Amino acid sequence: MAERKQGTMDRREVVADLIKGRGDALIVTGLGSTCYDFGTQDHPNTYYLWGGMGAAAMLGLGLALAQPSRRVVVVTGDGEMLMGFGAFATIGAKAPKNLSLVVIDNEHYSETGMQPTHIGRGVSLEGVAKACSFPSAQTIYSKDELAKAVPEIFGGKGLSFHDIKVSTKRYPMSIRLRDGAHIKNRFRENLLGAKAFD
Ligand SMILES: Cc1ncc(C[n+]2csc(CCOP(=O)(O)OP(=O)(O)O)c2C)c(N)n1
Ligand SMILES: [Mg+2]
Repeated sequence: MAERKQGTMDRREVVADLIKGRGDALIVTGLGSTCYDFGTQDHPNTYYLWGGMGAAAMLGLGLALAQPSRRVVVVTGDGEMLMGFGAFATIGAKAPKNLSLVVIDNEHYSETGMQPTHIGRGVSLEGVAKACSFPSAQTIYSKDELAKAVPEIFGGKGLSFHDIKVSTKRYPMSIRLRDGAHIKNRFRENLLGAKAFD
């Protein structure tokens, strides 16, 4: 097995770089920490999944298929992706060119008390993505690698997967938007205009 490196990047700094590069991409966040990370700079093109563990990537797939002219970027946690493993296979099989899947990988379930996930025991999400036919799959450990990845994530022309290794630093679990119906309606109206309510 290849030597394993620890994640050292700060998740909020990583997400700040993702937010800088977001352009007009539609972003789906996973539950828990990624939801709070993106909540630091709220945007109507962000769909916060809140508590639906395992669903972020599939929501992103549906959005990417429904909106083929828009870049859709899912940003979620390693625990969330481990719960929704089948999503890798379905996305790999459908291979939408406008979808990017990004994991903020602290190798732990942060929100519930920082229990270690399977990732620290030799499970590679990059390996899973490659085995599921993702044409591009990469693990990122440094700011330099991240700077190169951001244009592919938001401006790439194909399906991609990026596993971004971060430290286990925890941040306050807060976000101003808590009402799921409001989050959904705001996102749809921003995307579809008046048609959102037809
Ligand atoms: C079905 C389900 N099981 C358990 C939970 C409780 N839960 C909320 S957040 C979380 C951990 C998420 O871990 P990860 O996706 O790695 O996110 P991060 O470490 O970035 O917080 C868990 C287990 C839940 N919300 N839904
Ligand atoms: Mg995690």
